[in-house]
Amino acid sequence: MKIITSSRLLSTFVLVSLIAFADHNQEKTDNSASTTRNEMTEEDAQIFLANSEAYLKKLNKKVSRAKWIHANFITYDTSSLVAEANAKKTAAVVRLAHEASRFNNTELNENTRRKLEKLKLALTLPAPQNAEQNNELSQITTQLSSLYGKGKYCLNEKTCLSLSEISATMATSRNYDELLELWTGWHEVAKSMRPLFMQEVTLTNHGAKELGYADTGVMWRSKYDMPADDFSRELERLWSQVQPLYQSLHCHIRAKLGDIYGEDKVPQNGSIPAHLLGNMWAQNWSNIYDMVAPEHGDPGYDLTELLTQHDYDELKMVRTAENFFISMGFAPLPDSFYERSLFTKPRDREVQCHASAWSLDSKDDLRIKMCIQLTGRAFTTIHHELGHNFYHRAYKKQPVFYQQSANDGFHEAVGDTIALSVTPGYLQDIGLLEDVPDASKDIGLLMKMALDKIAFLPFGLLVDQWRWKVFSGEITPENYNKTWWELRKKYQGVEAPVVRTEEHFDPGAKYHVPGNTPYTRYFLAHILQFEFHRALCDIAGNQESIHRCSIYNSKEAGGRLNRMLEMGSSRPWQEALAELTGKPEMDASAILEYFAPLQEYLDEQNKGRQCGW
Ligand code: X8Z
Ligand code: ZN
Repeated sequence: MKIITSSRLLSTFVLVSLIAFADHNQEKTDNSASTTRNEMTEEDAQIFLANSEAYLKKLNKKVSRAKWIHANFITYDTSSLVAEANAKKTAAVVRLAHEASRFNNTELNENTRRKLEKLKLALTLPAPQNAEQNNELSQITTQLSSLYGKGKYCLNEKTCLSLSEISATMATSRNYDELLELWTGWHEVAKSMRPLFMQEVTLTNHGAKELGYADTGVMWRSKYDMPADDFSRELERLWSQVQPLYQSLHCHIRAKLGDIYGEDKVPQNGSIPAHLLGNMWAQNWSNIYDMVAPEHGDPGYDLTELLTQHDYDELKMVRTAENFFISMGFAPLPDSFYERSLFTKPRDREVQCHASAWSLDSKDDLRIKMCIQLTGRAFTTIHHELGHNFYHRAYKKQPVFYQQSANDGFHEAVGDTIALSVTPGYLQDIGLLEDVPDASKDIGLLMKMALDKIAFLPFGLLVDQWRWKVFSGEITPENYNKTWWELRKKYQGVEAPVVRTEEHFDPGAKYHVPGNTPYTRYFLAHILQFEFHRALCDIAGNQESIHRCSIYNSKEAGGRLNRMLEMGSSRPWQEALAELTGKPEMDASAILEYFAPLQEYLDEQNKGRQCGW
């Protein structure tokens, strides 16, 4: 590793640390800086950052490779290797984060200060400085992720179902008992995660405290260019904007489910049983669209059927999604994307099927990993994943500290924004649909979209409401499951279909809990994508209502989007947002405008019904 030094005497501690880094993972023993913190200068900080950057780049590449191999091939050995690599990287980043704090009292320029802050906040699960505890944490995180990836529900000794198989049946079955069995079966997978998760929380909180945060939840909330408490208030504000629409949707869907399953099974004054909404977590409901399709408003086509009729396979779905980005002026993905990605579930090995997008070298080695099913929903998810990859590529020239989205909601919103443009008009343009349904069918299209986007909002919010309280200690292990279901009821108005106890660990049945992915990002993304869509439609010169707008082929929209993506996290997200939308605040007015005709329809349908739970 090349270490940059200045002609000016470089403080001892910076040099000591960097030499230790160069020597990989060596325990830091010398904390005695000959220079006190007040003597640190801007120049010292810049040298520290330059050396950290070189080191991090190298380390990131190695760890990403190990993680990729593990996620594509889950075995005892790959788990050990990834745990080891991850422990090394975490130890190094923790050490750098502590070193960065040495500049807390130094007068620095804004950019240097921002890079140091990004470095301090870089980890999702900060580890304690103690090497043994760091190793333990890394082993636990790997174990949890493997447990989820390998998870299966076994009906008997011979027949076991993966989550993909269970999900496919839950999407189409309308049999209450069959759905119940699948729901219960999958939730068994999470039971063994409970003690691991408990220990993970203890260890990472320890790491967060060492870094000066009250707990890991506070650290997560500190990543939004505003004080952590202000961010919580922002979420409440956004939720209060969209909650009435969610409640209207809930009321209508509950009534329809009551008609089909009987009001004894779906009581009309309470929560909806969580297994009846076409999805394991009741987070997207579009799979039950056929049960609730508006009588005269159905658009008369189904994207899954169109894809099948036109012989789309996994590769063609990806190529088509990529073409959308290309039509907006983005350069095609490199050949290596197609050579190295995983599109189909292998039959002979365990993989982490939950879709993800990767940038392995922070340059051009972009990939997705997804067990694609030939459905309209998967087509949307492919756009979601490619959105991550196009973001990765757009910010690759930024310093490593800024190779992130403006805030994490932005990363999740880009591909979804593009998918909002997969309108009937677009499907006609690419030859999948013959006739575009007239405006009288918009209610059906909006209903289907709302079953995904509006239904998702409370789930998007509650996962971290639970986790933050776990990190802060307000929720203790004796109450993990009880409080989980209280929040599911409070926000979503859904309830467990069978008795749950603390022997169960239902949060663990959702990828992002054992996978340690913060979840508020998806709530934000669901608000932001409509803001992005509205702004890009204006830029593209759209004259129609925003739910009919497609930005396909608009180079102007592509150019403007790219300007925001290129910024990475170099500036506060408020500036990035204003770059595209003209306004620096997140705001739900766009999503409400998009669904305004549906809100009217729901109000009409819900007349005389008693809504709420
Ligand atoms: O996890 C994802 C993506 C990968 S970042 C497939 N999503 C959340 C989920 O599946 O729960 C996308 C929307 C919400
Ligand atoms: Zn994503």
